[in-house]
Amino acid sequence: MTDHRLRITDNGLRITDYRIVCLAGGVGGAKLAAGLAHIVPPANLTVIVNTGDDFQHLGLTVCPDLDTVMYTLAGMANAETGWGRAGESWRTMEMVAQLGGPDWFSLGDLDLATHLTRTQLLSEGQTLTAVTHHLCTHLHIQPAILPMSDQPAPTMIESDGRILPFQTWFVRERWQPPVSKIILPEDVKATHAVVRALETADMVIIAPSNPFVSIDPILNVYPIRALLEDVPQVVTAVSPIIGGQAVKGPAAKMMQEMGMEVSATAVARYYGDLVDLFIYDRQDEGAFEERGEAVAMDTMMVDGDGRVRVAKEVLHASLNFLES
Ligand code: FO1
Repeated sequence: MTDHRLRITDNGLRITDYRIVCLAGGVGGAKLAAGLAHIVPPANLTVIVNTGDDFQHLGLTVCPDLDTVMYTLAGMANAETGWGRAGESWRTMEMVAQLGGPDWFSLGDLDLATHLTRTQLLSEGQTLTAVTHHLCTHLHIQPAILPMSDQPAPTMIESDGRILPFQTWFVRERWQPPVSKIILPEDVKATHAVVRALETADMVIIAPSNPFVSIDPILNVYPIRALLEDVPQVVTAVSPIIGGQAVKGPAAKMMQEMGMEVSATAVARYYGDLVDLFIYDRQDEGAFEERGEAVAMDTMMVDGDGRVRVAKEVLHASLNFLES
């Protein structure tokens, strides 16, 4: 294997040909992926995205996490909601509501173009991987954005004896039903593109996404967890919990409902020895005894610069770990 080097020079990081794979779910994952895309040459960055949230709606195949990563890397994501498109209009959904159609899941007029195109290409027999590549090409996104699998892999939520489809729980019931268990599908296989990306990865970064409904669904796809254990020289995870809170979404509430302590250390324990280096926010300074496998930094990505800063510091910490 040729020697890949990520060299730190006095003017910061210079990436040569290190190959980096980022595992991402919704908003937090998309932000870090966007920061990495500013630093890492496109040919060296692959984002593997959760598809457990995908579902059929109004006859369309909707892939929320793929779309959030895609729109964020294309600079067209809706910053307020964290999903869908910026500058959106809602005329179609307003009419769907007037016609008594299902209006609990809001699909913007521009966003609908994505679902219509994706559904059409899938109906012609293209794989989700090929369709995602097609959409990224037309959105001028260069890094590879890969669905974790080309098979449906729906995440289900068990709550008070009910088994809820993910979007029913997350959107229709506003993630209020207490989560007793997350049910992940069996026998879902990773695509060749995902396996190849992980087999050649020098560094895998687990983004600050929800460990239970964004990252676990990816690790649940065969043989992703095993490849993470075997291949990369370093697996780095960024905590989605800061100061006992989730930056966005249900992660903290789920941890409470599943009887876990709501803290960055609890997330580190949850990932266990799959992760070599755990990045947590400086608000939780002191939570980890400095064992070298945990590094504190300002992990808040409030804007574009924040995303690049965090991405740079995560790469920097990962390189230090690698060279230590
Ligand atoms: N989340 C909501 O809370 N309400 C919505 O109406 C909604 C619509 C929607 C449309 C497209 C899309 O890609 C995402 C959308 N989301 C909505 C967010 C989505 O449920 C989440 O992004 C993921 O499934 C969890 O990360």
